[in-house]
Amino acid sequence: MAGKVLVVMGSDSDWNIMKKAVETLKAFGVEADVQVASAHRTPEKALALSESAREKGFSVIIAGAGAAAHLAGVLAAKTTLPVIGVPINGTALQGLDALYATVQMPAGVPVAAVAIDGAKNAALLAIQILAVADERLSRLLAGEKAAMAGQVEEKNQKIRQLAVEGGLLN
Ligand code: RP5
Repeated sequence: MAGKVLVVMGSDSDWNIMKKAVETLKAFGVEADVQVASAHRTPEKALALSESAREKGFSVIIAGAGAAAHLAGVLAAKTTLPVIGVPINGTALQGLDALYATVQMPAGVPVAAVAIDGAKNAALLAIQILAVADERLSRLLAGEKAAMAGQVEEKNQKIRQLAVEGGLLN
């Protein structure tokens, strides 16, 4: 089994988005644990999770949070594992608040921020990190990319056909 991924979110209200990360990890056969811990409401728990993550066998941490989203950065403060932040769209600012808070880390404490609500990409990035030293995951990822390329080519054929039928293309 490849390395494990720790998925942390600031609140249960983040689950609807963050479950996509867990689903993607499961689809690739990557073991994950899920925790709710808030940088603001339960900072001690958040710090304890990141401080103990490596000794518990985790290789990557994914952190999803909305609003003034400090969770990923706080976790990154206490671990040398790679931390991937998912800014969640949960306020009147539609995730821009969380994006800025997640991506604008000061030098010395990196967080790899994905798109707003980009939980699937967070999982894929975590899998790509694990795949550096895991041939099985590397093969699976290559298969996914080939499947995606096939889907794009199908769309290309469909649009070209529609354009021909509409008299827009010879
Ligand atoms: C953040 O505040 C959480 O990550 C969540 O996105 C947001 C709102 O939390 P709840 O009020 O729904 O618990 O810390």
